[in-house]
Amino acid sequence: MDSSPKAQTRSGRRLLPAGRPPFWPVFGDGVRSEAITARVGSALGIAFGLCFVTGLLSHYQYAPWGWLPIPAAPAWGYRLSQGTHVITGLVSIPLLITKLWSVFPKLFEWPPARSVVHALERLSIAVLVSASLVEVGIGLLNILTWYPWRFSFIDVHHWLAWVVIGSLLLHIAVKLPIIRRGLADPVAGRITAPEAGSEPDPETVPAGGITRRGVLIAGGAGAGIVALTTAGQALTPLHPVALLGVRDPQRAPLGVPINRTAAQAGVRQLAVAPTYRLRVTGPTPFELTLDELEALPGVQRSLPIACVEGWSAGARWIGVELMDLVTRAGGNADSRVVLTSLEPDGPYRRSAISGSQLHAALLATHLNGQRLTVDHGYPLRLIAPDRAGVFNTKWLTRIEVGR
Ligand SMILES: Nc1nc2c(c(=O)[nH]1)N[C@H]1C(S)=C(S)[C@@H](COP(=O)(O)O)O[C@H]1N2
Ligand SMILES: [Mo]
Repeated sequence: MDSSPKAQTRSGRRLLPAGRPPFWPVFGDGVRSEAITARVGSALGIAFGLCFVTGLLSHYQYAPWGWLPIPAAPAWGYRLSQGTHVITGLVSIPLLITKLWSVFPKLFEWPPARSVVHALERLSIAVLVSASLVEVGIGLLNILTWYPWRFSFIDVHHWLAWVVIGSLLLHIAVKLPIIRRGLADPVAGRITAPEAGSEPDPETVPAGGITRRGVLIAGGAGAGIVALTTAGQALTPLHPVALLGVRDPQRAPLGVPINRTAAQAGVRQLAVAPTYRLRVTGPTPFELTLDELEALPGVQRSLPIACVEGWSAGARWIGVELMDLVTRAGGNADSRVVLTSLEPDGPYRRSAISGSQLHAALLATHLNGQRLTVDHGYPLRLIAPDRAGVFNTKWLTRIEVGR
């Protein structure tokens, strides 16, 4: 029998297992319960699921299969899916903290492993927890465009997502009976209130502490506040409370935020140089000066710009249909077209477009009724529907019409 005075409550409810070292921490039952863990865990599971699916949709824009080009409709598709991705990712942070808090004492289970299966199960949870923390952590830093690491964010974020979802499915399968039981348990009731046949542990549960319902309300409120204060960077009605939005469309020049300025991209001089030419290569290559470009028949289109970081803004664009130039260069609707920026380097100086996006794409010269600013891609930029912001290449100078 453990000689520690904490070993057991007066009611004898909390017998500690034999062999437990005296320094091993002891947790009261407190307000932690399967009812809370199952509820918070379910909400977290839904957030992770939505975040995973929308994340895959976004990843597809980076690496589409040749036979299945990115669709061009609905035009707001990427705006919705990436907005959802970022909101559910951020919402999962308070949910994850509440969930980990609710199971924290299990970390100190004694004995640490009862069997090989139990050890493997705990290992899979360790993988799930650590992968989840890194995944939401680097996602958050990416929104803040702060990269204090050397690895490729896109690759790590993508592959870790599979690790998280894989170990999450395993976790749900293993815990299903407990999840069911927990969801069926009522939440209400202060755990410190005496229950039939037992008394509370006065040492570990301070009187007047938070109730189980209080924990759920706090966790839910945290998630709700994060959702509301993030959504405003994409949903205009919520704009006044977009406290967590990193970019503010309403305070941006021409109403569209700028991720990378012309100065950051090193194109300030090149973009305004009188020697500017748009070179179009293909079976019948040609060149256009800016005057010639502007003399071409223009069209106007309303298309949102939606950044992978979650902000988005509706905008009106005036420009030339990309297909007009592709046809003139000897290409057709099935061509694969690569557009290159004046930017000397950087991962987003080139992008490829094909299929229905190519059909719908505009080479824009004007944004919201005015000439593009240099930061928005003057003299010429790409804009296409349902397309990730990163691939709406700015400062275009070269268009390659391939087969
Ligand atoms: N050449 C080039 N084009 C670019 C970028 C870039 O870094 N270089 N950034 C992209 C990103 S990440 C986004 S979200 C959009 C933003 O366009 P905006 O600055 O006009 O809002 O431009 C895209 N076009
Ligand atoms: Mo972006």
